[in-house]
Amino acid sequence: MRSELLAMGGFEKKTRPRVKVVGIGGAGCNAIANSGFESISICTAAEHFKRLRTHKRILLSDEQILFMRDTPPQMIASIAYDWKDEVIETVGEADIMFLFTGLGGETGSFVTPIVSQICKKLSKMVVASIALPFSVEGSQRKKVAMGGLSNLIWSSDLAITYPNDGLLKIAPNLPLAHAFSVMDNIMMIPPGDMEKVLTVEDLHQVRNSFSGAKHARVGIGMGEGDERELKAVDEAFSSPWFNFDLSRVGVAMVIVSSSDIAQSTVQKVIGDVSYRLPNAKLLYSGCTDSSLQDRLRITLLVGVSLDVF
Ligand SMILES: Nc1nc2c(ncn2[C@@H]2O[C@H](COP(=O)(O)OP(=O)(O)OP(=O)(O)O)[C@@H](O)[C@H]2O)c(=O)[nH]1
Ligand SMILES: [Mg+2]
Repeated sequence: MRSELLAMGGFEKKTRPRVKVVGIGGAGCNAIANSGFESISICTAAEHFKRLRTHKRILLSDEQILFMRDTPPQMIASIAYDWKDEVIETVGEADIMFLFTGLGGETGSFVTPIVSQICKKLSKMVVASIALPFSVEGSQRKKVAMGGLSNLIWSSDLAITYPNDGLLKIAPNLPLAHAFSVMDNIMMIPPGDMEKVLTVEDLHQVRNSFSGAKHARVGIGMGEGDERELKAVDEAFSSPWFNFDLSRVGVAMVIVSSSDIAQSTVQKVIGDVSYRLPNAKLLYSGCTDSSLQDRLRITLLVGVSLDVF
């Protein structure tokens, strides 16, 4: 079967979406520390803020965390609550709101779904970018993470998960702090690419296309020299987070970046990607990025519902 193809953005200058990033909890605040986006951090420990050059911040008390643990995100719309007003005022409006978090601890797991639900009213699309705990952190942490994830899938437009176990493949020999910063850089690629290639008009299409899965995984690939398109696609498909049956993928988005992007380059990439994802509707776009010099980068987002794991 041939994949359905859908071009996003186009090469003409149209209205690019305004993106904001929100970091929640320890992992989330680490991830946005050097993002370059307009950013907001939400934490329980004031020391997290010291490393952050973020514009705005919200410090939570233990009581507020407990309140959020006991409040399903489905209820937050009907609750009048000081903290909700603080989030609305501090976060403000944007076209795409990217929420960065690590699940398994209290802050990320309990606060992110509530913030996500509030952000839906402040933006056109809410994407959660989620680090999941290492397996060795144990079953209790996993259980808390899975509870948070299910609430977050409900309350966001798209939840992208990055299980930390993937770091054992990407950065096996690095000290943990370095490995985390490698992952932070990877997690920051989708918001950067989406800001560059999508238009505000595309957001409705992206939201609708991913509304069946509501959960996605990411693969990034770089290619250089002969057949750089195919090398980049190959590397993207070797993502440690594609540990499921790809024939079940029903939707994907691919963004191709290089210093001199041509239609033929994009066509070569989407030909290869659609061959490998025969049942997927494929959203695609290309953009120029002079910092890549002779290299070509592929950002591949595949929609996958949690029941395939
Ligand atoms: N990728 C990545 N994962 C992290 C980082 N820090 C923590 N984690 C992971 O995220 C999970 C949640 O940890 P934190 O973000 O520190 O927890 P928290 O949300 O601040 O929760 P509490 O401290 O319990 O209130 C952990 O189990 C780790 O697996 C980080 O900097 N990067
Ligand atoms: Mg913490």
